[in-house]
Amino acid sequence: METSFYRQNRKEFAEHMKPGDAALFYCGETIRRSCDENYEFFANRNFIYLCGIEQKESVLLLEKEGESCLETLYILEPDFMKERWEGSRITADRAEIISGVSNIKFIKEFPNDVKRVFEKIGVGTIYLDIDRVPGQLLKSCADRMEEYLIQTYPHVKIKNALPVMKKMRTVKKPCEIEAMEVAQRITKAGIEAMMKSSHPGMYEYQYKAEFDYALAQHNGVTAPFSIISAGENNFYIHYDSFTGRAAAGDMVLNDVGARWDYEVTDVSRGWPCSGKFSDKQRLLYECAYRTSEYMFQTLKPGIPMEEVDTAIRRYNFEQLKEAGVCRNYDEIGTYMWHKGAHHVGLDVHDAVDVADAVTVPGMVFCIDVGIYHEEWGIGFRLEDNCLITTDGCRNLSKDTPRTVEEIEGVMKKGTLY
Ligand SMILES: [Mn+2]
Repeated sequence: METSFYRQNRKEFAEHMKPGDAALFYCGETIRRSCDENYEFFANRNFIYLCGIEQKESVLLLEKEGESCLETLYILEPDFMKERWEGSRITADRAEIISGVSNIKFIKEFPNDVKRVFEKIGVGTIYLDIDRVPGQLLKSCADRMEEYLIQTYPHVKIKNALPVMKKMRTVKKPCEIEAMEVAQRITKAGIEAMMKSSHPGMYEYQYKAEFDYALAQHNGVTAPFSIISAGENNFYIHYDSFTGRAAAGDMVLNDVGARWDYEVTDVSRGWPCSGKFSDKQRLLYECAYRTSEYMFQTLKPGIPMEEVDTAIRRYNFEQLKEAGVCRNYDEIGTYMWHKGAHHVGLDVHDAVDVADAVTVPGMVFCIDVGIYHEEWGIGFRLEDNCLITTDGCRNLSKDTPRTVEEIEGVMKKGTLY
C-alpha cells in the first residue's frame, strides 16, 4: 500500500482519541513451536493497517496532544549475529518510508518511553488493541500490557481499540480494492490451473500443488489458507488434510484465496474432476449459480447484513424446491450447512463491525452458496467476493470460471491427461 494509506488510517484512529490519550499497537512476536523452532511469524493485522510494518516485536505508540497526534514507531535494533540466522531486520529508514512515521526508535527505548506516558496520563485513557476469544491460552502483548497497567498504574483508564479498528476496517479504501483485484487475478490463475490439470485419480495434494505453483508465479505469492477436497471429503467444511483422491464421478471443491499487499480473496468453486458435470451435479450447481446471480443483481447499499444471509437461504431454497430436491423450507438445513456472507479484507474472516450493520459502499463480503447432498455424494460451494458500490454491487471474482459452460470449457481446453 502507499504510505498515504497508513497515514490516513492513523489519522482516522487518532480522531477517536481525546487530548492526553495514548494508544499502543503491537506487531506481535514469534511463538515457539518446539526446541529451537518457531511458528512462522504473522504480523497483527490492525498493526499492519496502521503502519504496514511486518517486523516482529515492533510497537506503534500514538499520543494525542491537543489537536495533533505524536507518532512513534519502535523497531528491533540491528543484531549482526541474529540477522545472520534469521535474515535482515527492517531499518529505520525503510520503516519510515513504508509507514510514514517519522519518529522511529529502537525497541530498547520503549519501556522507559512508555513509563513516561503512563506517568503523564492523569485523566487520559490508554487504548490497547485487545482481541481475546473464549478459552484462549496464549496472552498477546496487549494482554500482558493490560495486566501490567492494572497492577502498576491502576489510575490509568484502559480502553479497547478493537471496536474502532473494526469500524474502520469495515469500509475498504480504493487502494484496498485495487489490491484485492490483483489478488483476484492471481486466485483465478490458481483455480484454473487446478481445473486444467484435473482428472479422475488425482490426489488432493496434487490439486494443491497446482494451485500453490500458479500463485508462486506472481512474485512468490503464497496461499493465506486453502481448502481443497474431493468426493466425500467435500462434506467436511474446513477440511485440511489434502490426502484424498478424486474418483471418477467425484466433484472437487476448492475454497481458496491469494493475498496481495495484505488484502486477501476468498473464492470457492466446485467442478467435476472429469471435466463434465453429471445431470445431478449440474442440477445442484445451477441452483447455487442462480442464487449467486440473484444476489449480485439485487445487492446495493442500505440492506441489513442479516437479510443478505436470509436472502441467500430463501432464494436457494426456491431453486432447490423447483429442482425437486427440497420440499420444505424447514428442511433447508439438510442441504445448506453454513451462512452465506462474511467480510473479507486483511483477514479472510475480516475483523469488521457487524453489529446492526447495513451494506454501505466499500464493503467487501463473500456470497457463499454451499449445497451438500449427502445421499447423492455431491457437495460444493460457489463463493464470490461482493463489493458494494454506490448504486449496486460488483462481483470481484466473476472472471474465475463460474457457469457450467465456463468450467467445462476451461477443463476441456486444459485437458492434459
Ligand atoms: Mn471461503
